Amino acid sequence: MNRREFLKISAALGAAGAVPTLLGGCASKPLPGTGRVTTSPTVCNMCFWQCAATLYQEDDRPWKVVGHPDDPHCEGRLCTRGTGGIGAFLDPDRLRQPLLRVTGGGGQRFKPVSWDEAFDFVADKMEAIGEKHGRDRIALFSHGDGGSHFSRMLQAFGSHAYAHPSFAQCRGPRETAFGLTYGEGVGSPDRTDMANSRCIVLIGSHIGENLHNSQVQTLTRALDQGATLITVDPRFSVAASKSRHWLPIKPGTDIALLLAWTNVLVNEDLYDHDYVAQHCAGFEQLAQHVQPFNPEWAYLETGLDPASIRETARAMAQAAPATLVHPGRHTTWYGDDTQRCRAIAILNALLGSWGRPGGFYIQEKVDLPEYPTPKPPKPASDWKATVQGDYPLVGTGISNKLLEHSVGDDAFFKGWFVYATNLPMTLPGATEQIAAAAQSLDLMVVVDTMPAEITGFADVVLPECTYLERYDDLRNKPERTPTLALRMPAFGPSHQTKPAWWMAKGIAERLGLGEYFPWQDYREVIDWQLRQVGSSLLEMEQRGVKRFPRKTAIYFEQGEPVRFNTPSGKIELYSSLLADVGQDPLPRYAPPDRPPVGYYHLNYGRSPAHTFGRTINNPQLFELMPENVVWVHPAAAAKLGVANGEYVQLENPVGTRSNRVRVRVTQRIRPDSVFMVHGFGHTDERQRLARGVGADDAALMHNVKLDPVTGGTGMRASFVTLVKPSEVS
Ligand code: MGD
Ligand code: SF4
Repeated sequence: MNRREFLKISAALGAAGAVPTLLGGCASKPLPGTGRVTTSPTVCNMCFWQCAATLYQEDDRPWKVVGHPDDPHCEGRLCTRGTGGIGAFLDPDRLRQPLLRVTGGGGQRFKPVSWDEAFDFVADKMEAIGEKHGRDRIALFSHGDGGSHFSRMLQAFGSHAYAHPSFAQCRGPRETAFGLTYGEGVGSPDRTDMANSRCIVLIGSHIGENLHNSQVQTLTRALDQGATLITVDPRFSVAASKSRHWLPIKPGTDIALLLAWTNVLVNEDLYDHDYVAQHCAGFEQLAQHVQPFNPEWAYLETGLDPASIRETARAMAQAAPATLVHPGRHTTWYGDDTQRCRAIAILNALLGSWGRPGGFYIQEKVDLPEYPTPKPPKPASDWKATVQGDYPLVGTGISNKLLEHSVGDDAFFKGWFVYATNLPMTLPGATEQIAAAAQSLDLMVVVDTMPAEITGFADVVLPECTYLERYDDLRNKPERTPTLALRMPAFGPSHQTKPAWWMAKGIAERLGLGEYFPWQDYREVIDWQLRQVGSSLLEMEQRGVKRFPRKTAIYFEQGEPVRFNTPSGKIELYSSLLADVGQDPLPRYAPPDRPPVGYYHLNYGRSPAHTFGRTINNPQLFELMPENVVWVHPAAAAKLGVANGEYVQLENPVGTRSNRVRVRVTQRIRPDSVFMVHGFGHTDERQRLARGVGADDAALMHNVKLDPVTGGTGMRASFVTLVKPSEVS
């Protein structure tokens, strides 16, 4: 028998009753708002933009959740997914009690246990790992606010290794590239000053479908004010449809275009001389480097008309410095990602847009002290050197590297905590490796609100209450206006669910580490922090959001000397740090892999109705978008003999096939590519709406390209063909 068989959380352990449906059936109820209405502040957790909101209850039942008018993340309006927050709370498929893997009767199963039993099991296993292998051998994968509590608990224990998929599967190359160039990253929310932009360039960034609330609002405002929008995308995205210029680039050739644009700015003398002279280092090397890469050269790589490349470069220069070459967000594409993001950072520097209106503003957050707790012990070893020493410029964890070092009896990691991240659908093409890690790990704890693919590998599943039922850390993000926002419970935790801080404290106490959690209730921590900045929990429970005055200017002053946090103190067009580690100090282009005959580039993206895989089973959002479809160009459809609306399966060159997915034949995609929305294709049977609908792109990724600078997983280099169900064995 396997050490850890994949277990489905059977119906007996979840909700009884009907398959979830859209909330409502309200026909016979009185009109909303006519009962006894109460409100409480929250911070939306349906994605990671963290909009502040107000939850309305009527006669103690959830009614609606709306954006907070004072909040810069949402400017008073939630997006589609945000309004579906109540669906996450009411989802009848939610996890309900702690579950423990037990063996007996010829197999393994999950047994519902008390919190005490679950904590005892976890603490005993952690102690055993500590004794046998060392206390530094437990990794934390986390993607969400509660992860910080498990990080505190594990650090107190002696394990400091952690990774968020939002780095190596998302923003890592961008943050690293901007860090190398400007000495700091773009941050979240992105510091883009779009409301003041006169020209915006989106490179594979499909804002509008990819819905980050205030970003969409500021883009719309810029367009209303007449800004020029240039969209570079192999697909005619929603943003492309609003653009003055759509450049339908050959997939994977963006660096060629960026070099050509740089070539035009330099050779036509269109760059910001004063800004470059005052703030930048390495202009001469850059100017020389881009000489061969004129628009005619780029045409051969990108398929884009040289005249359009020149015209768009001139449009950027004309609007500068109020030109934003948008840095994108999900940037792990073809493995050349840090270099592509560097090319974007460099272009912005030539246009003088960093620190200037319409470009990138300077972020500031509230100076909020940490609640005083003892300093954790130093870990026994340098896990970063062991696990990801090949990536010396990366300061954070690389999730795929932590996974790699969890497989096999000699693996460094012996235990995992997985908080709010569904690794099989998140780490591309990694399900087999995750299954292998499950065979070698001594402990896997999964903390989630839903039964997900990752819970099937766990020893212990700890059910967290949803964001509408808990306090979390105050939201304090670097942004335009320093602002605090409070998430507080509107309801008590449903079933036997609990918040993350309570779980981490409980496990720490079992381990004799209670001094690291010196509070009874997390309210004490929040109140203490608020009092240090002249507020209180009581005040925030009433107002939800509080803005604070800025202490620094939001843009550079004209002629003001600026010291950037780079080795030269300047914006590094030529990166000395990349040169030091043997990487290209200036962006270099290499043509991407091309699909084998009969295959297509597998392109994927987002929908305004869903966030990754986490919202598919949400009854409200499922109703809006119950499955994904695969976009196919008419010429490709004719070649493949598939028709609009028909179900097919996708198959990659190594024979992996997807679940069935419906075809959408459209001119809006290049003939060499197909496109689908990520997040569908769940297999866990306890997600009764999401299971078996749509296709999962992550499982089809056979050609993951590691970025040599960040270790991020380039996910756009895989190929698929369409297989008719009749051809499916
Ligand atoms: P989600 O899929 O949103 O994020 O991938 P993940 O980090 O896995 O949700 C993960 C889990 O969080 C779900 O099981 C959900 O039930 C749980 N969850 C939701 N709310 C809570 C909560 O309040 N508490 C707890 N404990 N759990 C909760 C995202 C990652 O995926 C990212 S950031 C990107 S940008 C990448 N995108 C991407 C892609 O586009 N295509 C492919 N193929 N892979 C991708 N991987 C990356
Ligand atoms: Fe919620 Fe939408 Fe804001 Fe994300 S962008 S936090 S889903 S309202």
